Amino acid sequence: MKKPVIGILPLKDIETGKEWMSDNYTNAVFRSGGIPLVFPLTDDNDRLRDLLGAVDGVLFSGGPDIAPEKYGEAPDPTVKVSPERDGMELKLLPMAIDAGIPVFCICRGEQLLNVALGGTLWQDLPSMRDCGVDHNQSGEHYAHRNAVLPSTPLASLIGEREILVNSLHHQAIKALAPALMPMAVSEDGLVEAVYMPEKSFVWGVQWHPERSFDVSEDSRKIFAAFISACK
Ligand SMILES: [Mn+2]
Repeated sequence: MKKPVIGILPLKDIETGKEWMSDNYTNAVFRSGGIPLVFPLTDDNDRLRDLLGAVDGVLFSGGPDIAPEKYGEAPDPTVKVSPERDGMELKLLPMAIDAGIPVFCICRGEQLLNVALGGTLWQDLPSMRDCGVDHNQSGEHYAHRNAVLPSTPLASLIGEREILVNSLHHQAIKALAPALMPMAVSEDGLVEAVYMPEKSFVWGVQWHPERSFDVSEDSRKIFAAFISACK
């Protein structure tokens, strides 16, 4: 059987302007039985349709903050954005969902999913919300625990229990989009995983399973569920 092709949204260094990709994402897709295909940045509608037509699933990668104007707020001074990524991803994500293509959204991707469907974000967690845990711990460290909520696809996949997650985020979901349901919540009450109930696989996670792929069976199971949905 043909392996599913997974489009991956490119990373963009906001200092140098260079597009790039981390092999954490591509290796996680390879090792889960998919073929990774890194998309170029574009917001041209024809090109976006062509890119979607070439893949069986789309992985929205991590990255900088989403411009707060996209959810109707003036930006906090701490916010760093990539207008090119916002421009492409806020078009591509609804197109993929409408087309019924499985979508897996990591970190920035999870925030993008929430914004694209009408939700809002905490623009600067450390100054705006009293967090009991460190959500922006650098490196591969497990920063906090998330409770997997009952009767969710994540609970069906890995069990209704607490999971340790790495956590490297400056922003987070504030108002959850109406079309999304929470799947996991941090110790200090942030929604850190979401899904769209009426779709086969539209998932977002606030942590980085691609970074913990080697050391976390939970991460491997989540990637395997995504690739399986793309077949
Ligand atoms: Mn976190």
